[in-house]
Amino acid sequence: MRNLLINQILEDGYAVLDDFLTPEEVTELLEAGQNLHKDAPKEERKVFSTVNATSTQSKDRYFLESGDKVRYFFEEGAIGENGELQVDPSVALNKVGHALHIDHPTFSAITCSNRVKEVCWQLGFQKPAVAQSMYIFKNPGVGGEVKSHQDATYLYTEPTSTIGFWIPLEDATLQNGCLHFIKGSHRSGVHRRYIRNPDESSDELLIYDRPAPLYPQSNFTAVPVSAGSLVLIHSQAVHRSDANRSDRSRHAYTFHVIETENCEYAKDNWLQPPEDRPFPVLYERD
Ligand SMILES: O=C(O)CCC(=O)C(=O)O
Repeated sequence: MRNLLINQILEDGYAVLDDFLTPEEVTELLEAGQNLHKDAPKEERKVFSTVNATSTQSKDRYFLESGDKVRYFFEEGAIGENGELQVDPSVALNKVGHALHIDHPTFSAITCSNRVKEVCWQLGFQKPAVAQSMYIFKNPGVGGEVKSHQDATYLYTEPTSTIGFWIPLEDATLQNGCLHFIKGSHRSGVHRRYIRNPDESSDELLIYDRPAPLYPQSNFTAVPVSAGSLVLIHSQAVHRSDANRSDRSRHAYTFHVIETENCEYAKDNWLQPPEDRPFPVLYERD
């Protein structure tokens, strides 16, 4: 597996492992995800959008402080002008993040499983830690687009080390918003970063350090995958997903692993672990 995986990521910037989860595990995670909305706040619902990011999460402590908590973010199209739900609560969420791998037993068990550790080992991680996790809903009709980005924009390490583990819990298709990648884009450096604003007098808590690059849509390759596959994403691979305009949901569980041995997690990354709750380490190689 080692050479295949590493070669694929080095070649394309991503790799797909079919049947990473058993059908039973897929069902268990999907059911856990489908139940998450029951604990979502009924007031002051926060929206998550990658299209309209500056008007929402960048000013918001609820987002900023979500790194070590389980927090709920709604779809822009699911909330009315006065914060009221426009759709059924079961299809209103955009995502839940960013500490399901710590605080939710079902997601924690998969994230810290021997299978995940084995992949990290094969990828050459010395002391991998999980920086964040998210359940992404992409529900039919309201499920929004995820704009083209690199994960290193949000989780920057020096040297580059972040790997995204993205696991669809339902088949991800062209119709319901599968991932699209620019093959080879991981060789083009880090294009911009999303950081804590050093200007403490500003009401923008988080800022981008550069404008968004323009990526020609024709450069992207669609990567439809079956439920239970694992898509590994290099931190510099440019990827995106379309809005879900189909009548089928496309739930996915994703988490990001970073190297913590001889590798610096940037102190101005938007997500910072509290001092008493460091990122959980998966193993330490002798
Ligand atoms: O699930 C999606 O549609 C996009 C996920 C993604 O791009 C990410 O987690 O970096």
